[in-house]
Amino acid sequence: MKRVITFGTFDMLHVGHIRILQRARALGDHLTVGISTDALNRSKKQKNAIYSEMERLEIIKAIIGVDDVFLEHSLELKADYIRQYKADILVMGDDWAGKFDHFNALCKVVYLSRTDGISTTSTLEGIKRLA
Ligand code: C2G
Repeated sequence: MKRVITFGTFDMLHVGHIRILQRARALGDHLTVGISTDALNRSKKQKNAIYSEMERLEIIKAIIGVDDVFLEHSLELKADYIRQYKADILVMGDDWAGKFDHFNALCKVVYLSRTDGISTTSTLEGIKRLA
């Protein structure tokens, strides 16, 4: 059985998120998703999510093809998470291209292209324009 792992904030779920999760799952037989905690978002990514970490976790867990979810507390713990969840493949969006190549010693690292023209930020801006 080939196990895939990926990470992200996944705030305000949109089609870009769904597509990368489906493509990640198609690379193996089991998909684990690490959801960035609210504290990690604030401290390392300089972003505040609209939905809380527990809401984001629940939403991602409900998606067909997602087999397991957990909270990603630290960007520095990736190697531990890869080992803990016995991942054979790490999938990241290509906005992170090259940044995780050193994990090739632990598992295969695959960068998938992002979906053009949609993001949590653009969705929020659209909502503001409508409001
Ligand atoms: N994504 C995508 N297309 C978009 C937007 C996002 O394919 N238009 C992908 C991203 O590349 C990522 C996933 O959806 O793989 C989640 O996106 P974010 O929530 O923005 O996650 P990010 O902040 O990049 O978190 O450890 C690193 C991270 O936690 C990555």
